[in-house]
Amino acid sequence: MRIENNIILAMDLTDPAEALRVTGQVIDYIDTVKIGYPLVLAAGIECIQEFKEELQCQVIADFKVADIPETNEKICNITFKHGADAIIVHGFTGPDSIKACMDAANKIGGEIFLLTDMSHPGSGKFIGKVSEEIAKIGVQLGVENYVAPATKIESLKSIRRIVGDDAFIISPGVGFQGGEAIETLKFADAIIVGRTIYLSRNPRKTIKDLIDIL
Ligand code: BMP
Repeated sequence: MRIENNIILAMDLTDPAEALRVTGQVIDYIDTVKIGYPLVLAAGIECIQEFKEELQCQVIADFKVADIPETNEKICNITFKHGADAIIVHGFTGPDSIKACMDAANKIGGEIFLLTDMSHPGSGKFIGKVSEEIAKIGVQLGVENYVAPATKIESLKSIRRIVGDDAFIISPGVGFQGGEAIETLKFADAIIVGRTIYLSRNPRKTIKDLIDIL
């Protein structure tokens, strides 16, 4: 996936009109928006198509899919049918669950991002302990895209080492969660930024300033 200016907007506002309006203010600078449960549960899954049509952007559906293979397949099919370009999938559920998502994506020409480790402090308790194994399973399965945290540069670095330079890594946690954009982009291909942009008084200026420093 090619991502303009290496920035993905995480649009987690829950008022659908506001979400569209704020994204519209920055869409000149980016071409990829991550939409997850907050907006989809508030607005309905149709919001994926609405974003794509109104803003001409790519949409990554952040559904952190984490079920048995058969259910994962259904979740992916519905998500791609509603226009998502890619879907984020958990890895701790194991290879068969990941593979079901890959197969669903391949059938429709979509992509999956495999979540290896997470950015919040509590992630050290469970997922952080198995993140390298998750990345290794991804490599074995032929997964090309990964999610790894900007708040844990050592983890991001080791995941990059495992998945290799040809893999595509996107990284959340820049800004509000403490991650640093320039440092993160030494190891990741794109950063995911949410509140720093959409809660800013001037989202357009904030994203332009961010692009200028990168
Ligand atoms: P913010 O920049 O406002 O912290 O948003 C980060 C976004 O990335 C949120 O949508 C969050 O759900 C997501 N995310 C994350 O912060 N850490 C992870 O490990 C995985 C995520 O998907």
